[in-house]
Amino acid sequence: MAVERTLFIIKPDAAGRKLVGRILAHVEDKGFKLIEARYTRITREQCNEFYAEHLGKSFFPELVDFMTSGPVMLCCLEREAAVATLREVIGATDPALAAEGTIRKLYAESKGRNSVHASDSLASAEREVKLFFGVAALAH
Ligand code: 3AN
Repeated sequence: MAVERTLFIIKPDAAGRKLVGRILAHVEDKGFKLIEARYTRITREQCNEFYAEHLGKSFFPELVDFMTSGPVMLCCLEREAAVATLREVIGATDPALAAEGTIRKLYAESKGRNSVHASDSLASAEREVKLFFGVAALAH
């Protein structure tokens, strides 16, 4: 298995409930190594670019309002098969459908306020890590 890097975000709902430390410990316990991280607010412009594939969907305005409503923890994480493994660790988009023990099952409030993001493919991971941390964060 190849060592990969992926983008992980602890979203405003989880940050607002002081779950940052617990969620970071959860991913570290699953074997992920923190390469870079930044606790910050993202702009509407960054959010539009980040979620470009969802532009025009009914939930898009709500998604941008939510993601810019408070601080987020942006993380570049590394592990073998990081992209697929982190998707398993976070669970399904809708917490009602997320498997037991996943981050969304444990902490998410709803499909919109679902606590965390993880890149859904290697191509997305490269685009998303580059967007928030620059191309240098992709170099092993
Ligand atoms: P995931 O984050 O599991 O990859 P996507 O890419 O389908 O899910 O959706 C991106 C984000 O958009 C989700 N994390 C969630 O916050 C929001 N979202 C997706 N579908 C809905 C929906 N039906 N209603 C509200 N928000 C949604």
